[in-house]
Amino acid sequence: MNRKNFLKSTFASAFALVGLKSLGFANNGKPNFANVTLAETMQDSAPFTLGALPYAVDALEPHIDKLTMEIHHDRHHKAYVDNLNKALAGTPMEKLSLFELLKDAGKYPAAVRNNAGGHWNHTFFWNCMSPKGGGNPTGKLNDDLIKTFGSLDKFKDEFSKAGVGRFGSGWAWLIVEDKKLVITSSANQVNPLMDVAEKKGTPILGLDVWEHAYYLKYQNKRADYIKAFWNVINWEAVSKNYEAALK
Ligand code: MN3
Repeated sequence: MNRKNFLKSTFASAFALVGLKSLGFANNGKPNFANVTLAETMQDSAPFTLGALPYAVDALEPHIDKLTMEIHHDRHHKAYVDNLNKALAGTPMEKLSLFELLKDAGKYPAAVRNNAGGHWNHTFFWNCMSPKGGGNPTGKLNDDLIKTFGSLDKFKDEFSKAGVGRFGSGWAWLIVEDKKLVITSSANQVNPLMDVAEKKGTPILGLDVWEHAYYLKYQNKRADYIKAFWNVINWEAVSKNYEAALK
């Protein structure tokens, strides 16, 4: 299977399992991201829409504060969606799916790359957190994290280091590469699905380490924000992403 088909099949299964409660549609008849699977968002094409968060803006308090969530979702994520639509309007790229825009990101203008990444990364990130999150993973994910990194604490240390060590703005990721768990990070809105990523693979966990994700509550203390993130991490979603990525 070539890389393109591998990613396609991985995604078709990987995200079919995440998040679907009931299918909802925004006013314009397009799917509302809060209520559709990430697989469906990958197949979506312009004009893109900003869906609601999968929980209330204050649901992750006190770990991620309400004002940060409001600004992050309603302004930052919205800006990625709006700017992506602007960059695509009237071009042949309008017909491409979000998945196609990401996997060949290096072929497209920076505005497309940055905003397609921003849109997908945030949609993915919201689903990596839950008001019922925290605790420990279970099952195969738990076993394989321990096998790969030595212990759950060692995994958390390494993931945190990837986030803290990412200079400037970017993301920390746990990905599946050749059926193995790998920690990586990326700059700006690049993600491991993109041809331009330093490390490619299927993301199963992503953490936004841009200052806008934590500055109001944690100021310059990115490490404290990452420590707090473990209290809201949605292990159930990560597990489902993992199981699907291995198929
Ligand atoms: Mn962000």
